[in-house]
Amino acid sequence: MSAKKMNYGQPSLQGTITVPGDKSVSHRSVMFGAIAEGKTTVEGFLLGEDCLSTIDCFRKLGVKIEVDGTNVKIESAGIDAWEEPKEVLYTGNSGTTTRIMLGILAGTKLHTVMTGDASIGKRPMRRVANPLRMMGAQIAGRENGQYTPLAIQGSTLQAIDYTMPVASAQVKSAILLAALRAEGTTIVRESSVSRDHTERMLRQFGATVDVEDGVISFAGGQKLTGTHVFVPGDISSAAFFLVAGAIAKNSRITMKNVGINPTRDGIVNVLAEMGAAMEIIVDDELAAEPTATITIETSDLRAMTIEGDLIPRLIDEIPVIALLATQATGTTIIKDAEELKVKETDRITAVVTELKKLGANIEATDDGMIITGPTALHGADLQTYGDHRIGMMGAVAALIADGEVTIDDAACIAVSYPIFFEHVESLIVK
Ligand code: SPQ
Repeated sequence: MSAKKMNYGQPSLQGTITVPGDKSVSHRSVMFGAIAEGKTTVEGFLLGEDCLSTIDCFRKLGVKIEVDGTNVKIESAGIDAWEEPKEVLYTGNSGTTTRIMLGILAGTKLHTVMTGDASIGKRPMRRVANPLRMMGAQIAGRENGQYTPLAIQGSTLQAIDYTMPVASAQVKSAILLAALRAEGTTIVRESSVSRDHTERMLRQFGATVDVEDGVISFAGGQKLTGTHVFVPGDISSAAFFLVAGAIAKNSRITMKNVGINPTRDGIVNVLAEMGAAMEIIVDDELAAEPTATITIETSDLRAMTIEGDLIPRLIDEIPVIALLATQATGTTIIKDAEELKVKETDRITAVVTELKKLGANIEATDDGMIITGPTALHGADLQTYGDHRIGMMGAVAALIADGEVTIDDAACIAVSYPIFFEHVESLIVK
């Protein structure tokens, strides 16, 4: 753990940054490159600890992966050429790696064991193991497959027709990648649409997948062929500077290359509805994922209610949206967000506890939080709970707080945004 003390003196923020690669797309680029036959090249890969854990797992399966800055080269002869690993696959802090790998490994011919850090050891895995077991997967783990370590004995899989009980791209992706190896056509039904990077990438690697009104149909046995993947900037990382630009005084921040996939851009809707002064210039669509340059300025903000289908489109941004709401006039209600309880930490409890320490008027509810603003924030000693997004929320709060803010663990931010503090420093007007 590395504590960080921040006494920024309520600066203005000015300048342009290019946010690092999208974590969800970076993970999937390596997974797909390893499954596909041939060579895959990735541009703009996120060198965050979570994505490096994914690379490490596939190297242990015998897949050749070279990393050169943010360019990654993957060479594979397909799943059947993978080797049975002699070591445990270590997924670190990454729920995405653990859950999607479970789906991928279920349909191999290999015996594998996966585990992660203390936070991963508390995150529910039966939400993935259960539908995979319906397909014929053999998965064992603590509490009947609920918690890591997980042991997977690869087996023959059959297609399923599955209605998702929660909106989760990790569960959906695990099922779809297991379905690739299954006999028959798998159907996944979503009531609220979760991020669709897997569906887009299946098409990019040459497969056919049909999506209509939240129903995904995917025939097993299709071949994936290596290709070039361009990773957009991560809107979940940009979110911290979108909020910082809107709430810090006399500020104007431009972010280039921000991924604006419509299943991920809920924060943009929230900022617009709250009245943020923002300009979005969409880039010519070059790749499977759309991108834009977004400029945001100090704004007069009003409260709103965030709920329903909007929630999966901004689930990872809720900690920093809660901070944003402390600066908006009126009462912001966030509901239908009980999924926050099973992230790297319980993000409802963590956000409410830490923002209260800074002076915010915020209360937890069963499925979200209620925040009344605007409130002036003051210095405090904050806990991150080892959660990168809570750490970055604390650092953005430090930019507007009167006094010193300390976070107990700045190192955890490297999971998704290793150059976060470089970007903060580059924007502060001295
Ligand atoms: O990978 P991990 O640890 O689960 O990461 C988080 C995050 O905040 O970075 C969640 F804690 O993002 C998830 C996201 O919440 C990444 C993800 C994906 O790439 O498919 C999907 C979402 O999770 P879920 O449970 O809704 O599928």
